Amino acid sequence: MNRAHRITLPLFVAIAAMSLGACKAGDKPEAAASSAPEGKPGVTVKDARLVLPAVPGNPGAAYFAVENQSKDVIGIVAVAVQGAGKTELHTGDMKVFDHATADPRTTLTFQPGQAHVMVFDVGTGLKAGAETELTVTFTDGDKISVPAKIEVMGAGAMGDMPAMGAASEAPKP
Ligand SMILES: [Cu+2]
Repeated sequence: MNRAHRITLPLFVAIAAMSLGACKAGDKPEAAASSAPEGKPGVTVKDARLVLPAVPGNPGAAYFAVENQSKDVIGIVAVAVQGAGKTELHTGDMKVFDHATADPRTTLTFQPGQAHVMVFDVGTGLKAGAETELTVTFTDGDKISVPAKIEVMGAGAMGDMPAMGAASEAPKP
């Protein structure tokens, strides 16, 4: 819910502005969506998280999923993490790539051991248990920003357990 709230915040402002002029109208989600300053019709970014490096100074990693419910192939060219420096798109074996695509009606997933975002210069303001913002930039220049949970490596890094805050260390297999 929190996530949706953040995304629709600019919409809310737009609706509020429209309602001022039109008094009674401004209750149409479709109209609001098309006038959103950010976002992309039919495309949702979800499950965003930043995994902090186990050793401070090392790069961290960010993961997320892009659900493409549109009729178009979408391309991702960059992913930024608020509070961190440069990022790179990496394959599962740490090779840099500059462009990922999602076919219509598919979900493109960045996850541990596979495609991921390598995050350099992780700022000290990024703390496990808090949230930052992840912004995905698409080939056409559109951007989607979503909240990203901040985790520490080892706690939920390999799964999507709904951990409460900083979980205690998982036993190693
Ligand atoms: Cu990497």
